[in-house]
Amino acid sequence: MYSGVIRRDAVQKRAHRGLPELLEAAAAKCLAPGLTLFQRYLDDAAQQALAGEIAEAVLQAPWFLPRMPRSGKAFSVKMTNCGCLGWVSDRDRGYRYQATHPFTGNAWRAIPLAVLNIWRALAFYPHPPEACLVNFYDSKSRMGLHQDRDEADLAAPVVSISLGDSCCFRYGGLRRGDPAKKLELRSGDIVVMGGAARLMFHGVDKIFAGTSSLLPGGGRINLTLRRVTRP
Ligand SMILES: O=C(O)CCC(=O)C(=O)O
Ligand SMILES: [Mn+2]
Repeated sequence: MYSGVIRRDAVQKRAHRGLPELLEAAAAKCLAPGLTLFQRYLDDAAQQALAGEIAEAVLQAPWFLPRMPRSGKAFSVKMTNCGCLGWVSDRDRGYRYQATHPFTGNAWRAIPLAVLNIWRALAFYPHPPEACLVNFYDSKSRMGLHQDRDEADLAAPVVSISLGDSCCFRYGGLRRGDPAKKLELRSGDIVVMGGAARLMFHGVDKIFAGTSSLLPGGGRINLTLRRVTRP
């Protein structure tokens, strides 16, 4: 029976078992069908290690500012990627995945092992993720309501990891106009959007500046793990 209280070590030990055992062991909160929150899945040390890995990834593949298709308007969120594919967007070619950085032309850095282990523990999907989109939000950045639908394989969930300052995450239904709820995401939290929630509208309304000292200079990093192609 789901108790509402989760233990991360227990989740990892039981990752090879089924969903009922996982939910029993974990501080997983089912927010809606297919939408699960693992609060503080990453402890302080794991958050620091991951923030260090992202700093390394940015040395290889620097932050870029994606632009909206057609209008060319810049996002307020800076991005980079890890993995064999990365999500990019610009005015002329729009949203897409590609194997190389849009400005340097270099391959993205590999997805860190610790991140692949999170996918193995929480995704309940037998194939590895191909893209890890890394978003950086400063205190003024936002991400409008959208669906993640540029992936050919919608059977795989999107696994979303939060680091640094807290944010107000908004999630609704399968139509843009469906009623939406707000959720505060904090450093170390992980959200899994799969099944009935895989195409759920979601976005980030606000960053709560100064709520974390994890990232030098503040801000929030979000990593989303995605399976892009059909296996
Ligand atoms: O930052 C977040 O929590 C969500 C990010 C997101 O939805 C995306 O990158 O598609
Ligand atoms: Mn998204």
